[in-house]
Amino acid sequence: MGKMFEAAKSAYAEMGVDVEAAFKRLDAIAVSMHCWQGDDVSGFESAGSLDGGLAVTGNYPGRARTPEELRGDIDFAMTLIPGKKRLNLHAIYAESSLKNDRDALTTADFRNWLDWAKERKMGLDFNPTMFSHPMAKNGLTLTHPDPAIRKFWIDHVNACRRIAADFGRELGDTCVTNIWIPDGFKDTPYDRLAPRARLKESLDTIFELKFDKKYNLDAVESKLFGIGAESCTFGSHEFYLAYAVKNDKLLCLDAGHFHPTEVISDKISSCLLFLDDILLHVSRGVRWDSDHVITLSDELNAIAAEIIRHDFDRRVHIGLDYFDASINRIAAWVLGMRNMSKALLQALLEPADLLRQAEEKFDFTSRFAWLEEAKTMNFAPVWEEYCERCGVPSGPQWLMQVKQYERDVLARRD
Ligand code: RNT
Ligand code: ZN
Repeated sequence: MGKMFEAAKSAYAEMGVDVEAAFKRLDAIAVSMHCWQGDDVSGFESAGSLDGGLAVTGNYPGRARTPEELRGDIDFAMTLIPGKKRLNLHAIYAESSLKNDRDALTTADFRNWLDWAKERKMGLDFNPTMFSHPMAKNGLTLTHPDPAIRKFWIDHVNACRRIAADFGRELGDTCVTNIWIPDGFKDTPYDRLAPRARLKESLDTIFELKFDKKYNLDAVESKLFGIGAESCTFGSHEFYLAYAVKNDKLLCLDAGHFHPTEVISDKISSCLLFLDDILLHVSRGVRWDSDHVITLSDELNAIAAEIIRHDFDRRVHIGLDYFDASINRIAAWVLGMRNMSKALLQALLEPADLLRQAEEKFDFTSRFAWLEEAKTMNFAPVWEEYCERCGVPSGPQWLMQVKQYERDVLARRD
């Protein structure tokens, strides 16, 4: 242990903060890394192009094109990220030769992923893919007026939930399955009620199939608008908040899915008074739901603080959700994951007792002062120590390794 770390540790101790306890708690908080940053949400169906209002911009060379390349890139990225990690998969990453359509996917289609995760003792999360498919006709899935189309997507979601429960069972680690649909209207609809009634009915049908919560938890993800669904998105916040509360589901809060001045950090405490668990899609919208790589921003710190201050470590499932093809995709993963981890560590190093006492005494001057003092505490040596204990590069050396991998591996792909 370096002198710098020891000095920082004592400085934190003076503020009543136990750095070792913070490390221990951080070790147990998993962050689910989204596989889709690695290949621009392409997947392995090699069918159509990305739709559903999602857009990946940039054409940085070296995109993973095969399951082997993607797993290789993930393996490499994970050597540069401290802390406990999970992997978040999407149904389009099925890779078996069975060529099952999405409504007939089985665990066999994900056997390689499952074995890979098992070897690494890593938990998996899952997502039905309700876009980039001919059956998402008129951009509609679970809300489509045609019952045959709704049935296809109901079957798809349940195929995914069966696979997810197998993930959970085989890995001994609960899988969170997140349902997001792009359904909505570009222009002002006449009837906003009927599509929402169909969504409710589709979800009710889906959830007639039950799984042990030990193996699979279901989440529903709301959105304010999407490209091509600007005027009305059926799976809105009110819709899914109410649905989740009434039906004991997880609500997924995506940081990019609200009005630009609205923040998900302020929603966590309210949701968790009425729901057992929630899922986060930590993302960064720039002017719109642009899914930029997350930076160590005020909002990221606020999200982490809400989890830590109220001991929501196990009730908030943290997943990242962004896709940027304008920079090295592995760097994008590493930057986002390290930022999430930094935000959690900073939250764990807050002078919690001082802040709580100040607030209890209505001493808002001290509360303000401690919050500001905390920002310039000697964080870097503590972060570096944590990275070293996790066996990952502590400083910008990770970037040199990414550049090396780019030369050795990515550059050979195009
Ligand atoms: C889309 C949602 C959704 C997707 C992923 C790929 O706006 O955020 O979570 O980003 O399923
Ligand atoms: Zn999302």
